[in-house]
Amino acid sequence: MRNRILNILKNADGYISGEKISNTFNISRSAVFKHIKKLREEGYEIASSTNRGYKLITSSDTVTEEKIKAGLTTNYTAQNIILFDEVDSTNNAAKREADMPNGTLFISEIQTGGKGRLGRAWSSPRGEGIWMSVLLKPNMLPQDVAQITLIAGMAVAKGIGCGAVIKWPNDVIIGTKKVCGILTEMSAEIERVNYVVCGIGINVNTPEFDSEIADKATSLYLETGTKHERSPIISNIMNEFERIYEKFRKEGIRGITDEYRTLCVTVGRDVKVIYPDHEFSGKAVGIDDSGRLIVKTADKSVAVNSGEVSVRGIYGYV
Ligand code: BT5
Repeated sequence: MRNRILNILKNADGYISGEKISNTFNISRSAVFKHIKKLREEGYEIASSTNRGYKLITSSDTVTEEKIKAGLTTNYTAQNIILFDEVDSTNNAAKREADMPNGTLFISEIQTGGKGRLGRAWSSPRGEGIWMSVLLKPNMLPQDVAQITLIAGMAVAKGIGCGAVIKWPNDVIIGTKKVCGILTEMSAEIERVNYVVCGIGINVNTPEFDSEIADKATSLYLETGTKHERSPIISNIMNEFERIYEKFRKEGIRGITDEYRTLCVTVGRDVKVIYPDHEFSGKAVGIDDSGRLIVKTADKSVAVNSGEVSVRGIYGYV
């Protein structure tokens, strides 16, 4: 009901009377007032005037469980949602609460210790992006867990649209800049995965970036010139994630590689593969059945695991 009242306010040309809202939805005036109060608590600025009724001043983009669930078509992904105002890292939060059900989604408005791979920092300012982690309990071998990163990348590229594509393995880019990074972590024994945490960071309404990352980072706002509401984007991504993940569970990596290849721009490019202690150049020619990048050098073909490498285009970041 709250969303329907919000919509009527969004579409109203100026003030709309409490009586009109109560008649439209067949609820009492005091019920209307309670919903308005709740919307204000969520951050929407709503003016009220005794004679004229209510008017939405600004449309807030607070992420709420209700708004996310309104767009979900999943069976288990994000069916349980833990929302934080502030947290160190949603990946850490998910690890602390790893006994929560499969598919639990952890989201925060701001991360004070957002992290990338290999201990790198992930900039996660308040309200400007989607900082979230999905907890999964897959029945798979530890060496296959990297494939979940590929699935998450596909889900984000599809879910945000805006021409987003994947730079293997874990960056979602628009044009030549990174709009999303993915960090997959796990707790496992040699033959068994206890749980996987798939962390997804998306720059949504970021107006500008710190100078260290400004040349390679972008946001949906910077790309499209308009602000985006985050909750429906989260729902879209979760829907895509479950669709692709289920296909992967039934058919294995072969079930999703065709779709992955259509979204991945790394294949076909000259790349530099950077390990912590050495690097080499070659041409990325494909993704193998384990999700590894196949790079051809003058004399050999190397299958590159996502774990500890960076891949940069020889003619730029992509
Ligand atoms: C990643 O690492 O791209 C993985 C980022 C995962 C972030 C999510 S947010 C929710 C969850 N909770 C967490 O704590 N993490 C996950 P990597 O490939 O190592 O890239 C990190 C590098 O990207 C940094 O060293 C910067 O150069 C750059 N960077 C940092 N913040 C960025 C941002 N907001 N947008 C684009 N690039 C950024």
